[in-house]
Amino acid sequence: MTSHNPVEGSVPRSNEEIAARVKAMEAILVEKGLISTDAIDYMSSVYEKEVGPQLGAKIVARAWVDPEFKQRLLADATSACKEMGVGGMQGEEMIVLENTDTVHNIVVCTLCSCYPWPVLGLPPNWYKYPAYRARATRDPRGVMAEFGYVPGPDVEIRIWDSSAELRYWVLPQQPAGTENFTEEQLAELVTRDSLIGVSVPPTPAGV
Ligand SMILES: [Co+2]
Repeated sequence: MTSHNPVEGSVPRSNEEIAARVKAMEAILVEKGLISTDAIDYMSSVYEKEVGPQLGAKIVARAWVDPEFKQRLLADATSACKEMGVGGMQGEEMIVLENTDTVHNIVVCTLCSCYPWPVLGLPPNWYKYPAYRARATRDPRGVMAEFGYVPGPDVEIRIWDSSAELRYWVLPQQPAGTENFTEEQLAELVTRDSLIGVSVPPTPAGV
């Protein structure tokens, strides 16, 4: 159920309008026997409670402590995620982009809101707004500054446009001073925004 819809005038403007459209679509799908209300309730609950950026964070932490896993993740993200039991709808083809001292990656879907659901859950509202979709490509440094991140002037910013066929996400750099952290502690540092690339994981206090 991707929503490639370039017709601006038909984009819902309010949460109420979106909710009404979802309800109407749900009613049609159930009426046509394409999906049961149980299946819809199940999907909503899975994405609310179980699938979210904590899964992406776990994968990043594993990559930070296990260089061989990291190589597999960068070579074939979809199958490396499967090793950790993560995968599925809207994540059939994923590419992970590695941030380094000299390159910072940021992900957008300029057309709509394609996003790697199995590792990040459902996209935040701002990711879907035309303002982000336009500005991420035109003024990525301005966008990042609003998220509290200012890369050095020499850092090359690379912008990646996700699509229904190919969804990108970011492997952030491990914060300095966390070399002795456990994998679990490291996972707690990884934020959703750092996996999209609009910011980086915070350096924990006292390290
Ligand atoms: Co899209």
